[in-house]
Amino acid sequence: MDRRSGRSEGRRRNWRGAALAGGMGLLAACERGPQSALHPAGRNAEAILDLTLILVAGGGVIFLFVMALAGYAVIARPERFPGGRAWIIGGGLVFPIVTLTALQVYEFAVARQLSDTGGVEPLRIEVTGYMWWWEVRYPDVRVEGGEVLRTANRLVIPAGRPVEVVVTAADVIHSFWVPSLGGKMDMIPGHENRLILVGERPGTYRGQCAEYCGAQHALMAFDVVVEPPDRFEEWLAAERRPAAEPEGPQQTAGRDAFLRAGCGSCHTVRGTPANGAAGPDLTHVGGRGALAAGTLPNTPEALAGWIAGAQHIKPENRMPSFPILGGDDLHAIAVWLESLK
Ligand code: HEC
Ligand SMILES: [Cu+2]
Repeated sequence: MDRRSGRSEGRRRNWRGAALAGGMGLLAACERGPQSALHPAGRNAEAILDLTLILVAGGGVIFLFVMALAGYAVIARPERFPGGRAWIIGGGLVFPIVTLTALQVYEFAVARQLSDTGGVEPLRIEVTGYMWWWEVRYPDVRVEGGEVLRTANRLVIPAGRPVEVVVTAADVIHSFWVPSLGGKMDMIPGHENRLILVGERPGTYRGQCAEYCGAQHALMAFDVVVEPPDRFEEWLAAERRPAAEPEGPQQTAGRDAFLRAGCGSCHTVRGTPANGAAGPDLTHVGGRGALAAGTLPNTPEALAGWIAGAQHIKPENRMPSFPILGGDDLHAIAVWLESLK
């Protein structure tokens, strides 16, 4: 495709996007990109989009019809507006009963479809919301050593297979939402909710906490990575392994400084004495797409900045800043953690 047709193709897509967004005011902000209810990547998100479009279009048509009637009633002479009582019964009773019942039946059918796994055994994933990050557990997968596989801020799922996400919260109410893949589900302390996600198109989709949960609610995002089934199995095998041994003096120094600084009281790195549970598991943190729940890119520089100034970057989060660590220690810890793929 040459540059000109590329541009006009882009413009055509812009027009279509703008038309859709224009009709759906509120959703206009998430018109494109990895977090978009308007660009579903799985059948559940598609069913929700269809339902939304039908409700918006149906509501729009009825609104315009009623407004036109009201306008006509204002200007028309009474004798030119026959059948007064029929309008009340037809428009006020029969019409809403028929349309609302039909819509209700359709909505029930969609809701049923959203919780249906089509006879396939779903993959189970448990996600717990914390202020302000996500703990992710695969209850049916054991790591080398026997415990349940635990990670954070990222779900990796196989394409095509339904995933049953069991959500709860550790502190306040959060809400689990990946618009490209499925519906939205409240995460309530002491209570488990379930929702089914289906990812059909491999890719990385963004999720976001959708229930205000305190100062850093906006910095509480996560990724869902949809992988072809064989790549998913490879990921699982790698994830089950403990952290790689440090290579070279700098990585070794980084691991030692990490343990010395007390990071292990909150973080687990399998294969080292660090076994804390108050913060994200860091056994394979280097392989994640972002740091601190979508707050920073996952680079050694950003990681060093996070350790030195976590409270500056994400005020009031549950990790203290470590301004006492010298530049060499900081750098070594960051290089070691980034090596843990
Ligand atoms: C008091 C508990 C605590 C201590 C001590 C602590 N952390 Fe954290 N850490 C957390 C919490 C909680 C988060 C999640 C913060 C958020 O995103 O809201 C976190 C996040 C992180 C992340 C981002 C992880 C991810 O999945 O994106 C890294 C990396 C990290 N900490 C490294 C360290 C290092 C290195 C040390 C030691 C110098 C340390 N932490 C000490 C609690 C702690
Ligand atoms: Cu939240």
